[in-house]
Amino acid sequence: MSETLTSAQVRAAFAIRLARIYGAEVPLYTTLVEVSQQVNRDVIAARGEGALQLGGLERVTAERHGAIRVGTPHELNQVGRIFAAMGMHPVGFYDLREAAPDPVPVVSTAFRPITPDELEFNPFRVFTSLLVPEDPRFFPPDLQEELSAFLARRTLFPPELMPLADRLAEEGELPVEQAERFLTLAASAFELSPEPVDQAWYRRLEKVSSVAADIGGVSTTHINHLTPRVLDIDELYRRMTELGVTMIPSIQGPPRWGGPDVLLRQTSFRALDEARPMRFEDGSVRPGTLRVRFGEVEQRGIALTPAGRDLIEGLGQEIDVWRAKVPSSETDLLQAGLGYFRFTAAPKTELTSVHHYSVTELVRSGALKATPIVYEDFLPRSAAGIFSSNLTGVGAVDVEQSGLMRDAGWLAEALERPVRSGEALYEQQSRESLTAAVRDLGLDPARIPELTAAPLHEFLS
Ligand code: OOG
Ligand code: NI
Repeated sequence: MSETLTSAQVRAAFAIRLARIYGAEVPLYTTLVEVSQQVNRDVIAARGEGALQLGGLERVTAERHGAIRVGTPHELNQVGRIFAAMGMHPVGFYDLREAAPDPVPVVSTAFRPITPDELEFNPFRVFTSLLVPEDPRFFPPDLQEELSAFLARRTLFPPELMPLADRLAEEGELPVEQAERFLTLAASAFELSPEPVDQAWYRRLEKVSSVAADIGGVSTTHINHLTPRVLDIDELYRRMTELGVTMIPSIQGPPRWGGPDVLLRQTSFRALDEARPMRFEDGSVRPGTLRVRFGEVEQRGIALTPAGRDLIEGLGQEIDVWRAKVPSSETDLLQAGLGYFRFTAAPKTELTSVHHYSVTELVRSGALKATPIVYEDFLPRSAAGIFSSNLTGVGAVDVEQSGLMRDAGWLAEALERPVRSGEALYEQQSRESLTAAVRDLGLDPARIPELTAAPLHEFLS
C-alpha cells in the first residue's frame, strides 16, 4: 500500500515545522503560544461553546499565520508555487507603500486556503511581502541598482524543491517520502541562516529602510514571525505584560467596544536582539546582533462586507464612537448588511406564507440560523503598524518623487496566478449556505432578495 499525504495534510505539517524552527530561534514565541492557549482555555471555560462560533477548538488551537518577505517577482513566483502545493492561494492586495503615517517599501498578499472545509481543516496563512526596490520614493537610483543586482544573484529555494511543489499542487497529494522531502526543503528555506551578514551593506540599506535591509541585506530569507490566535487579546496582553514581556504600546485594529468582534485585532512583543555573525569590511567575522523578528498574536472577528468596512473606516479607537455608529448585535449587523454570515435551516420549521421573505425575518423568526463568518485576511493599516512598530528606524521617504505602479494585476502577473478578493470568498460562502438553507425550508431561492443581487467579482485583477 502506498501512503500519501494530501496538500492539506502537508499544510498542517508545514505550520508545525515552522513553529518548531521559530520556537527554537525565538524562545519567547513559545511563551506567547502557551499564554494564548491558557487564555483560550479560560475563555472557553467562562463562555462555553459560544466562544467558538468563529472556529472550532481544534482549528483555533492549531491556527497560525506566518509572515515572510521576499525581494524579487521571481522569488514571489516561487513562493506562490510552494504555497499552491499546500492549497494556499493569494488573497488580497496590500500596498503598504501608501500606508500612513509609516509607509513601508513593500506590496503584499496573503496565501491561504479558500474553501470553508480547507480552512476548518487547517487555516494556515502567510502574509507575504515583496520589496519594491524600483520605487524612487524609497531608493535612490544607485542604491536601487545595487540592491536589484544583489537580489538577482541569490537563490532562496533549492532547485529540487520546485518540481516537488508543482507535482503536489497538480496532484493534490504526494507519496509520504516525497511529501517529507518537500516539507524538509520548504521549511529549511525559512530557517535563519548561519551565513555571516555583510555588515556594511546591511547598515547602508538599514539607513534607507530596515525592511529593505531585512530583505535585501542578506542572501537568504527567514520567517519574520508566526502568530497564534487568541480568543481574548486584551487578557493576553495583560498576562504577557505581567510576565515582564515588553509589548508594543497598543492593540491594533478595532477597539474592544462591547459589541461583536469584527475583523482583526493584533498586538506583538517587541523585536528582540538576535545573535547574527557579521562580516566586517576588514574581512573579519565577529558576533553581532540584529533586531527584526518579533512575536505577534491576534484575535479574529466577523468578516465585514464592503459597506461594513466603509462604516468602520476612520472610526478610530474611540469606544463611544463605535457604540454610537456600529450595530451592537450580530443580527443587527446582518440586517444592516454590514457583516457576512452563513446560514442553516432550523429543523422542522413550518412556513405559513409564500410571500417574499427577507433573510433577517427568517433569522428573527427562528427559521434560519445565522452564524458569523470569521475574517480570514489582514488589515493594511495594522500590517503597516506591525511592521513599523518593530523597525529600528523610520527610514527615509522622498515624497517629491512619484511612486511606481504596483497593483493587484501586476502582482497576479508576477505570480502567474490570479489574486482573489477576500470579500468575494466570504460572500460566496454566505450565498451558497443561504441557497441550501432556503431550499431546506422549502422556499425558492429566487424569492430571496439577497440572492438575486449580482455577486462581487472573484478576482482583484
Ligand atoms: C508583515 C506585517 C503584517 C500582519 O499580521 O498584519 C502582518 C511583516 O512584518 O512582514 O504580519
Ligand atoms: Ni502578522
